[in-house]
Order: sequence, then C-alpha cells, then structure tokens
Amino acid sequence: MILYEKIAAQLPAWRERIKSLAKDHAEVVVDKVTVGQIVGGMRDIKSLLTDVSYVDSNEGIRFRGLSIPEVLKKLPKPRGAKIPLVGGLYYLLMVGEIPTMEEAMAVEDEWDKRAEIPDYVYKMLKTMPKDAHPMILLNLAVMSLERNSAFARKYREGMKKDEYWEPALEDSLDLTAKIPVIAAFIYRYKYFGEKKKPGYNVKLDYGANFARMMKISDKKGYADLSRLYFILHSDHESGNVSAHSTHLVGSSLSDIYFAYSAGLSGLAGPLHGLANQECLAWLLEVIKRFDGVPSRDDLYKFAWDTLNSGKVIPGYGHAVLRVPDPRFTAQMEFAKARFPHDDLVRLADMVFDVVPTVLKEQGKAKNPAPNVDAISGTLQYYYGVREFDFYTVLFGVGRALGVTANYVWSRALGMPIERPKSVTTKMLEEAVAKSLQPL
Ligand code: HAX
Repeated sequence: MILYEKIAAQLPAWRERIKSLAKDHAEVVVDKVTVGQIVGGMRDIKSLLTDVSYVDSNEGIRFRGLSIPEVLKKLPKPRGAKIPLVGGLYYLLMVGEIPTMEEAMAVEDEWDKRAEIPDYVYKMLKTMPKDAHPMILLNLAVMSLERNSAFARKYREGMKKDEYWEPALEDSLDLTAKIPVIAAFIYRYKYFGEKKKPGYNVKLDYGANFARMMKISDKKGYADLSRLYFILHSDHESGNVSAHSTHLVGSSLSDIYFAYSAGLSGLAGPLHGLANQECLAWLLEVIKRFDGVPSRDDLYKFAWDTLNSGKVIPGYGHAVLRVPDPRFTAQMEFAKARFPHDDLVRLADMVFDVVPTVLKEQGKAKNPAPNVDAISGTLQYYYGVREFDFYTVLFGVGRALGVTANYVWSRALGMPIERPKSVTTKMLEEAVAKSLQPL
C-alpha cells in the first residue's frame, strides 16, 4: 500500500532528527510556564510535537504547511468537482506531500476494500434506546470494532517498537474506511428508522459515497459539501480536546480504537464539537424570534441578550486563533457561491458583521471572530440534514482523518507515554510569594 511505502521511506531520517533533539539538545528551553497558564487550561504552552498540521494564531490552520485555500486548490479532485478528494487529503496528512490523482485514488481504493462493517455492529446499534445521543452510538460502534485491532493483536504476540506504526496504519485505514459508513447508518436508523446497511458504492469517492449513504436528495451538492466538511474538520494541530485526548490515550499504547473513542468523547463537549449544533440552534432562534432575518439593530440586541443571560455566543471565539477561522471562510464562500439567498446564510453573514462588535464591547473574549462552527451547521441544514445532534458525528468523521495520521506518526517516531507534572495550589502560592520578594 502506497502510504506504507511513503512513510517507511521517510522514517530513517526523521527518526534521526528526533533522536538528535532528544539526546543532544534536550536541555534547550522552548517555552516558559506561567501561573496563569497552569490555572488557565495550559493555554499556549508549547509542549506537543506534530508535523501533521499547525495553527498560527493570525493565519489559521496549515495542513503539512499548506493553507486551506492551497489545500483546496492543489489536491486532486473528482472529475467535474470543485472540492478535492478526501483520499488526497489523507495522503497529504500521512505523507506530507501533495498526491497525484493516482496516489489519492490509491487511498480511496484502500478504503473501498475496508468499508464493510461486521453484522454484530449493526445489531448492537439497533439494541440501543432511541434517545441515545448519536455520538454515543458512534463511540459504541468504534469500541465494538476494537476486537479487530491489528495493533493490539501484534502487541500481544510481541513486536519491536520500530514496527508499531505498521499495524497502527493498518488499523487507521480500517477505521477511517468504516467511520462514514457507521455514521450514515446511525443517521438513517436513528432519524428514519431504516434498518438496512447503507448502500456503499465502490465506484464513488469518500464524499460522494457519504452523500449516497445519507440519502440526501441533492447528492452532487452534498458530495462536495461532505468532502469540504471532512477536509476542513480533519486536523487542528495537537492541543485541541479531541486531538489531544486521542494522542494522550494512544501514548499508553492503547490502539487507535480506544484512542479515537477518547477523542470522540471530548468532541462531544459543548465547548468543542457540540458547538456547531448550538450555533445553528442560536441562528434558528433568531429567525424564529424575528420571523425571518432581523435588522442589524435587532440582531445586536439579541446578541447582547444572549451574553447578559450568562451564555456564550456559539461559533465565536477560539483558544488559539485571533482572526476569522479560514475554515469558516471556506465554508462561507461555499455557501455564498451556491445558495447566497438562503435565509440562514444571510443571517450567518450578518452575525459575522455584528457579533464581533458585541464581543469586543463586552471585552472578555480574546478573539471575537468566528470559528469553524459558526457556519458548518447552516450548510448541513441547507442540504436537509436538520437533526442537530448529528452534527458532532459529522465532525467526528472528519476528525478521524487527522487523529489517525497523528497516531501513526506518534508510533512511528516512538513517542513516549505522556505524563505532565502537576502542582498543588499551595505550591503555586509559594511560587507567587517568592516572585514578590524584593531582590
Ligand atoms: N461568547 C461569550 N463569551 C465568550 C466567547 C463567546 N463566543 N468566547 C469567549 N468568551 C469568554 C469566555 O467564556 C471567557 O469568559 P470568563 O472569563 O468569564 O470565563 C472569556 O471570554 C475569555 O475566554 P477566551 O480566553 O477568549 O477563550 P477560551 O480560550 O477560554 O475559550 C472557546 C475558547 C472556543 C471555548 C470560547 O471562545 C467559547 O466558549 N466560544 C463559544 C463556543 C464555541 O464556539 N466553541 C467552538 C470552538 C471551536 C472548536 O473547538 N470547535 O470544535
């Protein structure tokens, strides 16, 4: 498989670089840690290593050095489509190079071979109560597939540390092939009571297949959106909750099923992946309250009412970014190019104009600009996916691409078990008292 060959070819030199850093330069100081960072969620402490993606606070995400517009322009696309193949993005994340069409298709073909879901998984999902959150269903399905982990099997049998990454990649290809099929089944089963397996078609690419399995009427438009959505949500460097949870659990040599399951659990939180459903709910509340798109003044007052009631404005603010999220911009451009007159798109655009002013006036949020979630639900809603609690599942499908690429590279580079050090409140107070003593 091409990903094995391409990663294997890079490993000797890359391992040398890591070895040299660890052995010869271990004492070089990269960052300092302040009391504010310890009590403030470790914000900005430079302590994680990944080459898969990097978030610059003033520019946004770069996947393997490429900005979102570059990724969308340079990756190979299905014939006649504007949005690239997800297989090409996976190749880029894993290998670090822009693939040719053949290389992107090699990943897509590999997924086709691995997309079959064992019957017991469907049966298990059907035994769950109707009110189970779709993220629970997705997580259960992932955990139920763990018994097939090549990594866990090889580890039990005995394997050299240098070889860890090979079954890790095997598992990652299996998992990323199966996730969209499971997600589509959950959607059709939970909201439409359909018990049949999704109709996977090997002639279609990852995004087009997803549109087909979801049974969206505008399949072509939704295939484009699915590719865009999965690409944009794939990775956001290592410090966000879903990526970091996956990395942390994986560092104990739990296989990717356990590790990604932890990531999904983190993604389910309202300050992380759940924000997209909350954001759309907020937009719909505005439409309901004003019987359509309101005036700027009304929206301004509504935004203040939200803040005054103690809530956050979902879709705005970010822990790292200090500019509008380029993932927001890419989705807004997609919407404006295809359905600019849609009420929710017009409203989302007005919110983009008004809410940053409100947040600036309130003076709390360090970044008053929109993040990825400010628009993603609006696009899904347009194509008829209106079951809000499903949106985080879609995020989870995309995020699987990034966290598995990171998992494979962490094993390939022999990353150790993660174990930061904690301190007590008294120790912090003592550190503060010491810093206040006259010299
Ligand atoms: N509305 C109201 N208040 C906000 C705000 C918003 N959109 N964004 C930040 N603030 C507030 C924070 O709640 C915090 O208030 P307190 O001091 O009273 O606790 C203050 O501003 C400072 O926060 P910050 O340093 O700017 O932001 P954080 O790094 O602490 O948090 C969040 C980043 C994304 C969690 C935050 O901006 C937020 O809650 N936004 C709304 C929810 C959201 O959109 N989440 C999705 C983020 C993207 C993502 O991960 N998607 O998966």
